[in-house]
Amino acid sequence: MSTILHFGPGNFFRAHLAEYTFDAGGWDITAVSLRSSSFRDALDPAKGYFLAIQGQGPRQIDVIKQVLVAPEDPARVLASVADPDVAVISATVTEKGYYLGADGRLDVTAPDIAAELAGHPTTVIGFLAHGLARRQAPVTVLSCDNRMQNGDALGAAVKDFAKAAGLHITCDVRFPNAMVDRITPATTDDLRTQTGDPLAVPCEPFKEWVIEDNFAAARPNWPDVQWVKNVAPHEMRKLRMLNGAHSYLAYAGILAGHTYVHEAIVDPDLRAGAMALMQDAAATLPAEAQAQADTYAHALVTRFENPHLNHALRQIAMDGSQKLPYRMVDTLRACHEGDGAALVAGVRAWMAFCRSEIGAGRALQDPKAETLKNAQSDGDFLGIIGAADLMGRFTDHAG
Ligand code: CS2
Repeated sequence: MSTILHFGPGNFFRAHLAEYTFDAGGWDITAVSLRSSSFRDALDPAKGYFLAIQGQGPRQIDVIKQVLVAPEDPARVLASVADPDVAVISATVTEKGYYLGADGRLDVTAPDIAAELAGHPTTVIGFLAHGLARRQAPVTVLSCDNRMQNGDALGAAVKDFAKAAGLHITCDVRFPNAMVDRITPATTDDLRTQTGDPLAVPCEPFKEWVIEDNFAAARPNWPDVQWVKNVAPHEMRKLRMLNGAHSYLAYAGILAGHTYVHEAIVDPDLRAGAMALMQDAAATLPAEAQAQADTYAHALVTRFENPHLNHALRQIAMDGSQKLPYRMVDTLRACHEGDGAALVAGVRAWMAFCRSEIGAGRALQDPKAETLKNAQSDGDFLGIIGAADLMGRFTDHAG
């Protein structure tokens, strides 16, 4: 039995990498919780958890054999990163877990990173840098987050951390890029009651995983994974079309009084807005992805219409400052001069959502909440998502 060490055992990981690994056989997973012990306390490794795949019923996934709680035993986490029996280290720590600035370098002034540079590792970046510096055997570090070039981003963060901390990583370590996809709504109390499992996770039947074929050592025989030389066209298609439309539906949908994705997508104005945004996005894709864009857009609409998922718009609306750069800003920058009106509308929907939440006295769920609170003009908001250069597009497509 070989082992994957996984940082961030949240719902998405349980609905994606964990199920793929369960189906592959021959591998188990040691999970690392970076903050709380709640996952470890609730998991019985022999029983696992239920994955409630919509339309297929609950599946018992018992592939996580151990959970380490980093704050309780950081030394054990470091030892696991260095362990030659661990051939794959994976991570789902969300967009904000990489601590990269707009220049793609590690933000060593971010409080979490500054504190661990001065003290002990607490984030996935610090644990990887310290653990890899002790390691000799080759290893693959696989990002499973929704960021463009997620592997390169994780690699840059770890290498910058190592440099700042005076650590030397000498083992063969690869950081392949990957595109991950499966709609995974938050767990509801209803599902917990139905399954009797506090860790149950709901998800749609569809799933997709495209991984750069660049591993340093052994890997599971994950079924249906597409191994490619260059993931970028797949990442662009997914982030710009699926996630771009999702974020637009979230912000415009909440403002229009909707709660779930399946409600927003059947609102005629929002549906037209989402279709137009996907069309704008499709025009920016490399040729091979562009050829499938129409079929892909229609398949996405069908996934969004799924009335059984109850995918909350507020779940998607979180962390907009971290998500918009890959979902809308890069796309708008890639549009031909004069195009991109629907993307401009998407970014405006985010600004309007932020203003409305702040106006109503609700705290924004965003690591940049404080800065957003002080933003006044459209230009201020664009600056926060690294899009100040796009101001002209906003004047061209006046809202
Ligand atoms: C969503 C994604 O919460 C969000 O921001 O857009 O989690 C989305 O459901 C997944 O990327 C689908 O693969």
